[in-house]
Amino acid sequence: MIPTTVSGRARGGRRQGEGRRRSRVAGALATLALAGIAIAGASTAAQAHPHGGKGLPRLSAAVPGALQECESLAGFAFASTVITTAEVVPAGTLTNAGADVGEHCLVQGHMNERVSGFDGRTYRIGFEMRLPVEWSGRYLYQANGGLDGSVSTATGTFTGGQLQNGLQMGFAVLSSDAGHTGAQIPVFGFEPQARLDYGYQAVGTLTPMAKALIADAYGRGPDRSYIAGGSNGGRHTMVASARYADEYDGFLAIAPGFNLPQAAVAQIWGAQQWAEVATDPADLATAFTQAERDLVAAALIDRCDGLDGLRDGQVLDTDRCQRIFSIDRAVPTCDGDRDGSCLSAEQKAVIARVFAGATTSDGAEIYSSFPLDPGITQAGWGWWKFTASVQLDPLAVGTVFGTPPAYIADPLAVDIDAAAESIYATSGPYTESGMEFMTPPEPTDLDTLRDRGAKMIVVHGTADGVFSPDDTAAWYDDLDAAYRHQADQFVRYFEVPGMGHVRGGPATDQLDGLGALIAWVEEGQAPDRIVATARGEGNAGGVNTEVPATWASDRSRPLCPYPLVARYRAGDPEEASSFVCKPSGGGHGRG
Ligand SMILES: [Ca+2]
Repeated sequence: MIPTTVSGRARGGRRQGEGRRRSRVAGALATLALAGIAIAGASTAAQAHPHGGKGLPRLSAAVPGALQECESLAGFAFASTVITTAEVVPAGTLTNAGADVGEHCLVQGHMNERVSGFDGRTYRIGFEMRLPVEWSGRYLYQANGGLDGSVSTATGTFTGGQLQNGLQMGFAVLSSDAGHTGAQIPVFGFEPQARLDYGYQAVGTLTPMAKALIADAYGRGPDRSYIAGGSNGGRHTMVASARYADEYDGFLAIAPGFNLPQAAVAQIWGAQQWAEVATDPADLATAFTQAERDLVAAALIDRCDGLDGLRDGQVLDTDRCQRIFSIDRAVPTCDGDRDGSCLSAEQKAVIARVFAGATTSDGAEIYSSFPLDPGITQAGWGWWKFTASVQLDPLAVGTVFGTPPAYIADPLAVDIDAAAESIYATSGPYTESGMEFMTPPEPTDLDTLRDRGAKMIVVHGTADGVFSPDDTAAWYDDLDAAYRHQADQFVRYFEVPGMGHVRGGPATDQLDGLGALIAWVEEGQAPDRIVATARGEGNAGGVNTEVPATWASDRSRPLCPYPLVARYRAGDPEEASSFVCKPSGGGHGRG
């Protein structure tokens, strides 16, 4: 039932490394070796997308403008919209990365206020917009994370250590709570319309209002419109790429919770696996302690560091590492007690199972494999695996993604098969399943986006503890096959080696994704690489304490468009310019 209802989405039986192996070949080499796979995808695609990727329109560059009014925007009239604040915010009131954010107009309000006939509570879509006096001519929808529920300050910040936020770049930025307040978490999950607003409808409702408000404020609407976010905000962005592609020119999805309900069920399943080897049942982190994670990371570095041509403490060829690394062979099995220098056979089995991906009792894949990456040392990875999996994910699956909604009392006792089915179910007032309202309806049909000249950049860390880069890679593979291996004409996917969820980890996690996207959309400069920098000591955008001391504090690396990976060529080992983007494992034998 589960796999068939998500045609093309569930990738049954894909094991760790298998999908990535297929992708690398399909994307970079695309010929005989795996012709069965490649041709099957391409022939479907030939019918669906006869134009391939050539000759796409180029959108003109945005033209700067100046704010014409602020306080009078209190009288802004738009259907079902109430403005509560319209005031000037002086330069320097906000700062980012040690620099002042310039003078701007803050407009706050809400849309679609209603008293729910379902639960009697008042719901509305709360928002704020920040409109810079010196405007670039661009609009940015700041897609927020988690279960939403708060109007995060509309600065256009969505990754760690952005040296410039969207407001500083001259965007008029919108932020919203997606239709419920923090106090309405999790009860909004029981309210049918609030679910849909959270899933996708808030974006659709807010966008025309935001553009109209910009037109009032600047005397003309935005020349170019962008949407960007991380985690659930990356999910919003991917959903918008399918549902609202006529409204946006550029999409930036960081660590997207692409198949978020699946990932959340997989997290609960994961908690049940970890519980089998946790020495303290109340603390799942005892299943795979920090010392043990450090041990596995060291083994990964030992086996895989040199695969990219340089022993620099980074595994840049994630794909090849999956193929050659065996936790069984690389990590000692404990003879006696666990002391951090070994893993028990039971632990090895659980770790292998978790990374291979969650399954139902009859073996059907629930979500995705995860790559084994040295970034598992990071604190955030452990938080997602051992804490969120018994707190946040059960709450979200029970009350928001599952139908009918219900509270999960004991995540370790959840019937996983039933939970996995619940995200595809509809009943009574819940006319769309969790998977329907949370994910793009046709994730490999981006015709509207492509045909209008819009572009999309997706970024994902290889050590993400909750949303798997393998899932994102599998989506990109399917997309690329659907567009006759020309998806890179309008979508590019970049993995960040070692990076955890959205940011952090032993990684170069500071990157100007929005700048790269603007250059692609408005100047036709497709990103053949994106330079990313470590946020070591002294970094203005916030220091990442997980940057190893052996690295230059501002180490840079190229992020390469998947399936390419960075490979050392020559020169300063701390500099991105010393690396080239190549197919995984190029020129080297199997280890
Ligand atoms: Ca290396």
